[in-house]
Amino acid sequence: MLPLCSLPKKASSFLHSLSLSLSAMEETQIASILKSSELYPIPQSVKLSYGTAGFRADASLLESTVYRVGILSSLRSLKLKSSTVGLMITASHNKVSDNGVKVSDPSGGMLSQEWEPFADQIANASSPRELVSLIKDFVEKEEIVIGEKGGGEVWLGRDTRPSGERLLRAAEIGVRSVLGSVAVDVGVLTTPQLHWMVRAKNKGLNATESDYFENLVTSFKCLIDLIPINKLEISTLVLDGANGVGGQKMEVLRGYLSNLDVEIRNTGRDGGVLNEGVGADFVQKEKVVPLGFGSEDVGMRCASFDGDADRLVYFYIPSESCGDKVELLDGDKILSLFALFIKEQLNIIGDEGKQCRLGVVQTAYANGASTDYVKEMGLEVVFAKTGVKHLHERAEEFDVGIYFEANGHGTILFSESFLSWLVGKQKDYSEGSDKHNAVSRLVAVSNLINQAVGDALSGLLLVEVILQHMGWSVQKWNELYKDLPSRQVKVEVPDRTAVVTTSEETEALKPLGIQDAINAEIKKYQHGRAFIRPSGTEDVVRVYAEASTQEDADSLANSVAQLVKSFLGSS
Ligand code: 16G
Ligand code: MG
Repeated sequence: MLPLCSLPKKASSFLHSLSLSLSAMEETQIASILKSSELYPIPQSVKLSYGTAGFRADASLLESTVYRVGILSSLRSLKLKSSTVGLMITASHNKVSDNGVKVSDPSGGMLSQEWEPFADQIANASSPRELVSLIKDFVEKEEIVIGEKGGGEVWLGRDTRPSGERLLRAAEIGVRSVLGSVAVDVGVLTTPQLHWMVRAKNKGLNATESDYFENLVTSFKCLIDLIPINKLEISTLVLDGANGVGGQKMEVLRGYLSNLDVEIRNTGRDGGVLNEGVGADFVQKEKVVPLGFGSEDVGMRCASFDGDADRLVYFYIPSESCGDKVELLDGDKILSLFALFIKEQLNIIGDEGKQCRLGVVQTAYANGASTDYVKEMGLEVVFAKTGVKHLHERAEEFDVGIYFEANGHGTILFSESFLSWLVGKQKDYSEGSDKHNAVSRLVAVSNLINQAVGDALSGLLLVEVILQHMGWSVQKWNELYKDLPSRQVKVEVPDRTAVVTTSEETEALKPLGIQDAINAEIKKYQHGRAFIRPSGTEDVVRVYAEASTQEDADSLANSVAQLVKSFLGSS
């Protein structure tokens, strides 16, 4: 507790006037926040928004934000009966000088969207007084009781960015400024590791990083043992670790796995810079090889993680490749491979298996050819707004819901009821029978693939075991369908919020008239499809276009970008 006398005089008199009207927050609590927030003044002229996936900015601007998110995380924990909440310091695929912060709810999923406006408000509060007032109002509204029934618990993780440690200290102070709350530094982790650990902790399961690795190793091995005849020589996988945390964690994991031969490049230890010319975002957007890869790798099976290892894409360099072009197997191709494998197991189980509601969630960015492919497989396909939290929510509607963004974010969710049905069937079917093997595979998949959030490490292990199961090379996998050529461009405009879209982001409702103009352009192209949306992470409007040739996709994207400029003006 902080003695009042240690407060600056001004703050102390404010405290007295405020505390007279406070019921939910005690004087000592207010004093604690006032005092610690003096350490983290908000930088001038910065307006931050929680956005699609937390706050992100130049790391030098973020201490006050991270401190305040620390406070929010303690309150979130208190609101949910002191369950453990996660706070991750990362800016994912952004440049190394940026950083960011996001919160994992006790379920392991993203922070409840209902709390995002509060996150925005406190991040932008211009003074300690305003901060305290906002917190006081929120605590009262949410009926959060501080200090009576024990405090909150927040686990703090960070990626490998040099600014991470300093920001983590700010988060600790924020967490602890809510009286009775504890901050646990769980070290350098991938984002999905932290989400997994938080979920496990709140389920009363073993929740350390070693438990995470053990879980992956056991379920991977189980799936390998269930491969009927191993038709494929295990060939080397070459991994691009984006010079970030994912490659380093893969090095640890590799030590425990005997059925995976993986060479790891871009670990960040050889002088490479995080996300610079490397990583899943770079490879997916540019469709070129990351640094450290070249003609000597032609035909090899390669994969890329992003900076915090929640995105995964595969690629290979075709023999006829001119320059540095790659053949990309993106989130859509990974989703299709997973869907095929799961469907195969359900078919083996027979009529009962076919009753399982297996569904797929994509965004408007999904390549049209992938959507056709999964629909032809007989699966239900739904579309969600961009951003993991939106896809995750829709995937929970199924017994088995597979969701992926084309950029490589995704996972497979198993409903509790379907999972217990599977476990029951494991006992019913005789061991070694086809049906027993199929249900055992599905149970192992549910353990291997991160149920909290998309996870590049666990996704990679599942791709690898399915390829071994099918006896497929990366080239054979790529033949599942042929991507329609596509192009993405971004347009800088004075106000991106002038673009309002439908919930699935496939059509623009505002500015009025723009959708008709886009439709008129689309009509000019065979297999033409295009949409616009305001970015959730950058101050731009994004344009996506697809058509039967690359030339047409480029041309459609450019004409839609011109429309955006003429309706919104360019900045
Ligand atoms: C964030 C999202 C990602 C989304 C991307 C879109 C999470 C964890 N990450 O990186 O899912 O695809 O934003 O960015 O939700 P944009 O709005 O700038 O296009
Ligand atoms: Mg990421």
